[in-house]
Amino acid sequence: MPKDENVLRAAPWLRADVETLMALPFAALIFRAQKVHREHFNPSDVQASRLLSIKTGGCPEDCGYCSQSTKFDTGLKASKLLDTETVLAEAQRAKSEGASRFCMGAAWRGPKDRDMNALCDMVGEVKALGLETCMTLGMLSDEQALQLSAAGLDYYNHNIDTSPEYYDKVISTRTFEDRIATLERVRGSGMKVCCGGIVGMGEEVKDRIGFLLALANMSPPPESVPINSLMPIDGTPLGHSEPISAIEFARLIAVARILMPTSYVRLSAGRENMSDEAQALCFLAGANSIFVGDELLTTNNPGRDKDAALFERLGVRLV
Ligand code: SAM
Ligand code: DTB
Ligand code: SF4
Repeated sequence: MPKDENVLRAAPWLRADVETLMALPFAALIFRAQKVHREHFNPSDVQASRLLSIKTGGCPEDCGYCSQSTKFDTGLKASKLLDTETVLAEAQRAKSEGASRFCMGAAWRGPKDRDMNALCDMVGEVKALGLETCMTLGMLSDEQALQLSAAGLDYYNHNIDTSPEYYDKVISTRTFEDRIATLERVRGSGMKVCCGGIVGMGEEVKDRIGFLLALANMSPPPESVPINSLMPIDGTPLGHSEPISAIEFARLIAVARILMPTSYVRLSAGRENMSDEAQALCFLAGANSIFVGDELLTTNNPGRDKDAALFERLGVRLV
């Protein structure tokens, strides 16, 4: 009997289960991920989200990968919160270019109470265009989570970023537990949870396993799981990390797909530095969501023409 037959088929997952999956022969792992993926999704459909930085730079946190922290000299110019009109115009453009979800990101430790009205207005207006809405604003209080939920926010993105064990090698200004507390507030408010992290930050395979295990054993797991490949930023502590190989990255996507069968697994930051073939492997492994458009928050993403050519070749339909 192949050794993967012994792996449990549902949460709570054990570390040994994830280790076994991660060590499977590549073909066995992809086959298994494909089987799970096809039970829950059309394997040719990929969900398209568009990001907008609604408040850029000047962030007091020290996330070692980030261009927007004031703790590192990255040359990024800080700006104030955009007005609702500007956000709405960008959302309209995103919709006309095929996005079904609009994600608004702010470089904050968390929103100030005085920002909440403007943020809730943005949610209402973007939703009225017929787009799903997502925000990522840092840590939330109970009240802020309830306010965003009442405004109609569909998803809140807040990443655990890496394993609990590797976390403090990357960030010192907020703990892993702080992140879990915000995620619990988001869940409690009735919004859907978008939670994932970054690979290629110098972590070991055991950390990637711990990262996926922490996500998969959330109860329920996040509806949306962004897996970012580090976009290296000059001036940050992680600006010169060793990139993860395409095969290792696809492995991670496949294991995420098996552990979280009904979640959207997003091939998130990093597509700009991936070949067409590497991205195709990720879709084969069960990734079924991406960011579209030529910019993420402060870094580049493949633009419309490049993506259209790739998806035509793969027969992928953006939904
Ligand atoms: N400031 C908020 C926060 O950190 O909670 C929201 C925005 S923050 C930019 C959202 C996520 O983007 C981070 O948690 C991280 O996972 C991802 N991210 C940031 N910089 C990145 C980079 N250089 N490469 C890959 N992912 C990155
Ligand atoms: C997530 O996990 N990835 C997105 C979104 N959530 C907010 C952000 C990616 C940012 C990449 C680096 C940048 O453009 O600054
Ligand atoms: Fe600030 Fe978010 Fe960047 Fe961390 S990831 S420095 S919290 S903008």
